[in-house]
Amino acid sequence: MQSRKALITGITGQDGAYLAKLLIDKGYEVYGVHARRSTDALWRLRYLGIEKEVTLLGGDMTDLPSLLRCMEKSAAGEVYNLAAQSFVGTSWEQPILTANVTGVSVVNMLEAVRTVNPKARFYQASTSEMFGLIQEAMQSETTPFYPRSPYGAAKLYGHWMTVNYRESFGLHASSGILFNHESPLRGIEFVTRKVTDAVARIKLGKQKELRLGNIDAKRDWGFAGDYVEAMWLMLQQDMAEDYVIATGRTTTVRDMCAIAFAHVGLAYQDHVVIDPAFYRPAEVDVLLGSPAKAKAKLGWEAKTDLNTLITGMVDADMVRVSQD
Ligand code: NAP
Ligand code: G4F
Repeated sequence: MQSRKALITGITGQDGAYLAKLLIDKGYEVYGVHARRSTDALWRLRYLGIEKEVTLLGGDMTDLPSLLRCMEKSAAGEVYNLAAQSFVGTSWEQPILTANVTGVSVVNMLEAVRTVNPKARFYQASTSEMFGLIQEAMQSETTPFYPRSPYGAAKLYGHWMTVNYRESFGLHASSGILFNHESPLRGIEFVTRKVTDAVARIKLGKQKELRLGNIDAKRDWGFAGDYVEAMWLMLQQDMAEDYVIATGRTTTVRDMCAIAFAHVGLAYQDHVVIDPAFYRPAEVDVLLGSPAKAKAKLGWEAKTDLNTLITGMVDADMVRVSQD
């Protein structure tokens, strides 16, 4: 049987690495758009033991010709568009770059699909940050959007262009509105990983305090490994649609910290220092997603609870930090 071919943008990121592993395990030939970097960007693929099992194609989200070539060379039937400037904090410092990479570049990828293989199925990595200043206590596919950062606004553009290409050109294009998802492969700048890395350093005597911003913010946190399955399921449906992917539970940054510190026998109150430098110009105070549609139509639900997720991340960082 001929193997199925998938192209992943953002393959070197957290989700790209887990998705590549999932697709390889399902027998896909996996191609990734790989932006040139002067430093090593392949550590996550190595961590999952799949560096040699993916084909990396040079390209950049802001460069349409390179994306056209990636579509041609891969002959992909499924395209997962995960690449982005994904850190909300940076989006206020680099709003134009964020608009270009996270927003306008979605249209580059949609155009590449439409030009080279309009039958290819397309997944767009949309986000709960589009809900921002929430308009309903529990956010679903019908909740109005109100982004609160240049990142959220850029993602909203990419989201609506995905819907627009589906409706205008009949592309099988789906948008996954994913709530925060984390793992040992999470970037160190995001709050869960910043906390679990610091917990390991403090426990091993390599750091004394952890400086954080608004620890009263609440997030609906799940495990990235669970969430990439939802991406794949969306592209297996006859009809392309948009789905919220979430756990349906929300927790403060404070309580997440308490879990992480308690796992190694410490109290977060003894080590966390509030530093206004980490406050954001506009905060998303609370996010809580309804996974009802995903459960009903995709048969998907989150398998990993927050305690298992955070303690697993602490364990992974204990190993990493002790080898530093
Ligand atoms: P991530 O770890 O920050 O990965 C981002 C990826 O995008 C990296 O592979 C990065 O490459 C690539 N990239 C950045 N700029 C690029 C460019 N100009 N050209 C080509 N590639 C570029 O993000 P993630 O957590 O895996 O998230 C994946 C996607 O889901 C993102 O679009 C994010 O905004 C979205 N999302 C994430 C969450 C979450 O909680 N994780 C929730 C909702 C939506 P380098 O490694 O070379 O920098
Ligand atoms: O971990 P965060 O930086 O994630 P944020 O802003 O929710 O964005 C992540 O999830 C989105 C989905 O909702 C994705 F679209 C996006 O790409 C990214 O993956 O911050 C979480 C919360 C915020 O309220 C922030 O203000 O934690 C608060 N926080 C408090 N102290 C901190 C810190 N965040 C960071 N990064 N660093 C701190 O010191």
